[in-house]
Amino acid sequence: MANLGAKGTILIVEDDEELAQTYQRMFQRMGLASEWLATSEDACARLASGPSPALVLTDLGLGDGNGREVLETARVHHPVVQVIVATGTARVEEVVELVELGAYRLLTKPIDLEKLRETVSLALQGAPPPSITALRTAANARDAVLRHQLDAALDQVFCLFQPIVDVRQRKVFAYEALLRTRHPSYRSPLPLLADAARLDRGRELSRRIRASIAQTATTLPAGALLFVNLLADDLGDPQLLSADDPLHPFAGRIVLELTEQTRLNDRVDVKAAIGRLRELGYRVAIDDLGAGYSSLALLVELAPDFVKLDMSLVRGVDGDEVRQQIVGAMLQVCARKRSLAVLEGVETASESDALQNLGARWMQGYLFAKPSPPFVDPFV
Ligand code: G
Ligand code: MN
Repeated sequence: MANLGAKGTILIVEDDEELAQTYQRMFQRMGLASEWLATSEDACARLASGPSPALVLTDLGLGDGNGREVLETARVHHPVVQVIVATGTARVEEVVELVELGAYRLLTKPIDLEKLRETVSLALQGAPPPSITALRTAANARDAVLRHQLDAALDQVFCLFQPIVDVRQRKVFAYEALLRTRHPSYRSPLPLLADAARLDRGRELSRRIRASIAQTATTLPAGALLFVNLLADDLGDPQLLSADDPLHPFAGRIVLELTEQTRLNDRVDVKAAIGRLRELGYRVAIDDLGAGYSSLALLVELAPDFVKLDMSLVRGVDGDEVRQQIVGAMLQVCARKRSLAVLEGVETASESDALQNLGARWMQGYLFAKPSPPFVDPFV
């Protein structure tokens, strides 16, 4: 038989000390080193930062948590390390989930040591998992982890709202809804958007966002508009283009923000889709103009109701002649196209003054308010 001991340490995760010792004695007789951890918290920390073990043997019902977390953590940090799960009783759904997450084999308690020894040798020799469904690759298992995480994150999607102000009248003109999730794995919305796109659930995410915004829109202060960012393939979503969308009852007060990405990722006819949205009562804005992913072509083709000039043009505009010239020229184009221009990311009074001198009237940025729960008015 191959020298299994050369492969490293077996990680035992088991809250029953007596059973853990039984395992350790068995591994010793097999010539294998082992390491015992009694809680899923310790095991996850060890897996996240320690060297790759040869194999993981984990209990499913651990005192402080679930062996599934151990499996998930192993999959993320050591995709090729096999994990054997010892279960007391497991529901069918749990078993399916564990296999989907890439468990090598599930063994039921009380553990038959002979069967465990055989399973461990096979796993260490690189034999394929005994169950057919478990023949999925480590990559699939990682996607399964991601799917679970994304499911949870989608359930916890919400929006913060940042005011867009009219600096001349010193009042709130509109709010932009900005995506957030309460899920701890996604502190920023960008990885959430990326994962949703990768797992082909971008449309579902968008629909959840719109449903969440619609709930809040009922309390939108009188006279204020609501700016909503569209994601990559939203223009291809028939629900958005129909009166069935949860946003539709508020269409007359909603401005949909588009970037060049919204267009590039789509095989839909953008002009036709925008035409349809306008028929439904929505207005449209071009977002992040000047940022590199929003092009002047959109401005020319769509004659948007609003143009949002990217914060890269705003940052330091007070001390930068080139930025002043670009912003000044853009404001003129917008005025001629009858698009209202919003300056994004205004952080200092000096930036705001410089922009006002150039003729800017609508602004958004930390100077006025950060994205906050609905609906903060910085002027009261
Ligand atoms: O791409 P879009 O313009 O929709 O993104 C707006 C983003 O900019 C939000 O994530 C928001 O939190 C952020 N933001 C809003 N105001 C400011 C600001 O004044 N400064 C900076 N650095 N970021 C801002
Ligand atoms: Mn935006």
